Amino acid sequence: MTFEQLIPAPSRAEATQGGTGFTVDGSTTLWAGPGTESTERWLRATLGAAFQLPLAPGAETEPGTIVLRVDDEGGQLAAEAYRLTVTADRVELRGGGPAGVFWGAQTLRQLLGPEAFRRAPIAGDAVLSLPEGVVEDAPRFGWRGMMLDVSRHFMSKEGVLRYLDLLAAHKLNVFHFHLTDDQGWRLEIKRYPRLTEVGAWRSRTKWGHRQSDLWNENPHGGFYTQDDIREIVAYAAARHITVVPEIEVPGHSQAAIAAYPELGNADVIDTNALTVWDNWGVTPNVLAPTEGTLRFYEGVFEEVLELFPSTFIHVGGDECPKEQWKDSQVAQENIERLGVSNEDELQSWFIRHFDKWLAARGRRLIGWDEILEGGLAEGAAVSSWRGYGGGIAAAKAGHDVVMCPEQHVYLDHRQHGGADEPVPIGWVRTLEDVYRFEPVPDKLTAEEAEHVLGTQANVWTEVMENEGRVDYQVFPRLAALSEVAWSRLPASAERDFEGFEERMTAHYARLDALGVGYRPPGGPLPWQ
Ligand code: TNX
Repeated sequence: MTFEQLIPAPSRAEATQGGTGFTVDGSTTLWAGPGTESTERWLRATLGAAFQLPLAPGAETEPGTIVLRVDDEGGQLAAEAYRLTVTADRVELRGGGPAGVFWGAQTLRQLLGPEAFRRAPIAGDAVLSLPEGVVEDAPRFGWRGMMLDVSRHFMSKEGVLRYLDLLAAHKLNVFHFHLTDDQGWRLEIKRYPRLTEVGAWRSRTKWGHRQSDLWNENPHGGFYTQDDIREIVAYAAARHITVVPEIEVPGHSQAAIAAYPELGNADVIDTNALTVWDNWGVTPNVLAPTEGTLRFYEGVFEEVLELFPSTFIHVGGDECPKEQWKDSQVAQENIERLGVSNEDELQSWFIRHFDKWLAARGRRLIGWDEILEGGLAEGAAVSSWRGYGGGIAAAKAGHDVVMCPEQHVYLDHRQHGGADEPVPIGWVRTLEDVYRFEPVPDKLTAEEAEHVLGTQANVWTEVMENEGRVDYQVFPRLAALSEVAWSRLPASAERDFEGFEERMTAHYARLDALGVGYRPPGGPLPWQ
């Protein structure tokens, strides 16, 4: 592999003219300095598995050694930055912090060739070679993520761990875990067992674009126990990925109301008759905006905070129809009591409460851009999904923003306009649309742009009933997103998309070795 085939593209890579390469074989040793434990473990597990290399402990200065080191060079190397120097004698991977070493190891793996992405042992004695030269690299953004919706379709714990590996291979460091929605509650909450006993299961969905056996699975469901979550969070942390949990309030909550009918607007509808929703779209059945609901969710969030060390906690906040609040005497009395003037402000009251509640516990609230309506809570950060508008408004008001507009990074949208594309969603978001996405709108001043923490792809799974479908929708577009998030690309129109496509040839070989069912560049797979 050459330095030109890296994805995401590094800031700088220079090959040594006439270099013969560093040979990696059974005699290669490894020296791992303080702070590099996560990378050492990962390297041994990953390369050890494919190549059965012993990587015996070596001395720092001995030839034939791969050296891992944390050294910020007196503040010159940022925590996630790294420098990889390969000579015929030695490999030195230096990171500004432990994460930098880890991202550098992802580069090292790509340079070893596609076999380094296999899990099964490669037959015969491995003799591998790294090209000589230097890679100097640092991410553009600190928030480089993917959101996965496990409510509309559940993904097994093993599937989630596999996705964490895929994120790491693309130098992505945020896994936004959409754990609750109308169609399923996926997180065990000890004090409210019905959330998963009832809320994690639904009858077959009524609306679908294809009738595979899985689609008709009846009931559909599943959830993560708290032990599962601890495993997921630890697995992510070992890969320098933060898991940002999302618990939706006050809309997208029908599964919770089905489990605990007192959470709904019981003076408007018969909440006892509600079931976990078996349709897509936006349901009118939303949480009652009351003190009782706040107390209930404080209980939920208490357990969430114990499980997820992430500073940011996502509270949803999107698409909350207010019709039931308009009809509900309880909601109207609350509006009066609080002295707020309309239902939007009532939603803000709800979000503001959790903003303060989380801040008091050293955490920060993040929500979808609808939380701007009715006034943004003081410390809130915003996931801007309905285009750039919400993100721009929030950044101008001094709030942090994650840019994830549906026009560019909604991976549930189809990747091609062809009739045989296996997804019904009308909008087409091609690989090029993702590649040309610019997370910092030019309407922001340099100072306001500092509030753009980064970007993420959003993977809503209404139309993805299994992991194969998720793979197909996510790849190769996540590779383009990784470059948008990591690399310092030129302005949108000047981006070398053809060059990216060329580099993708090498990347497809890696994805093949990983067993990722991506959409092939020539067109859809022969779906049944
Ligand atoms: C809107 S994006 C939603 C989701 C859907 C998605 C489908 C957002 C915050 N809400 O509930 O799954 O559209 O593309």
